[in-house]
Amino acid sequence: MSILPEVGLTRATLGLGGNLDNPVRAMARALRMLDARADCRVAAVSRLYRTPPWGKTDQSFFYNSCAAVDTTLSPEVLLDVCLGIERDMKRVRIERWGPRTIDIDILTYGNIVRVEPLLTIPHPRMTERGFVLMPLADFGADLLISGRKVADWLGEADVQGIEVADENRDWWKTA
Ligand code: A4P
Ligand code: MG
Repeated sequence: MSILPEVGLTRATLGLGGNLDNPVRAMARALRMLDARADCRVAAVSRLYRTPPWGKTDQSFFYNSCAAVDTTLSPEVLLDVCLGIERDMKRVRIERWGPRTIDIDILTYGNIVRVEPLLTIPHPRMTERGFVLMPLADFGADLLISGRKVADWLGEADVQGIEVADENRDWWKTA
């Protein structure tokens, strides 16, 4: 991954996951849709992970990944774009932390910090979730979240049962 985004672009990081239908294809399509936009460029993608369900544990395993996206979009518009992609993929929104075709969370947006119900950045639960920190560390181990590196948060996170499902960083270009 390049160290810095081009002038005028802000680097955001996204967490993607799903456990219904074909979540790998849904994540790959979502990343390709973002990359195809004139106002977004996918700068880095993690390996693909298979992860035990967190929160509500009586559901199928998830697939998870993270990506860095360089964008001219504001955080609010980037969220709208991500929610639009989720809708396109017919995400089933039945219960909190329950099964989903695809969930796209904004983890970070540049260095901004904000706490609002519609958009909290950094994502409030990211520092306690192995299924976010492990893929994020693939390209963003030194990224600071609330003053600590992703690698340090990861050192304390529960990563039991998390497996690499695809080592190839280009999985999203073909799935
Ligand atoms: N929102 C606020 N901040 C943000 C942000 N930083 N990024 C608002 C994205 N959205 C944000 O989101 C509801 C609203 O949160 C959005 O409309 C937006 O305005 P949602 O994704 O529909 O809510 P949710 O997903 O039901 O709840 P929550 O708490 O966001 O769930 P998570 O955190 O997304 O967790 N286990 C494994 N192994 N892997 C997973 O991926 N995912 C979940 C869902 C549970 N267990 C999992 C996984
Ligand atoms: Mg969410």
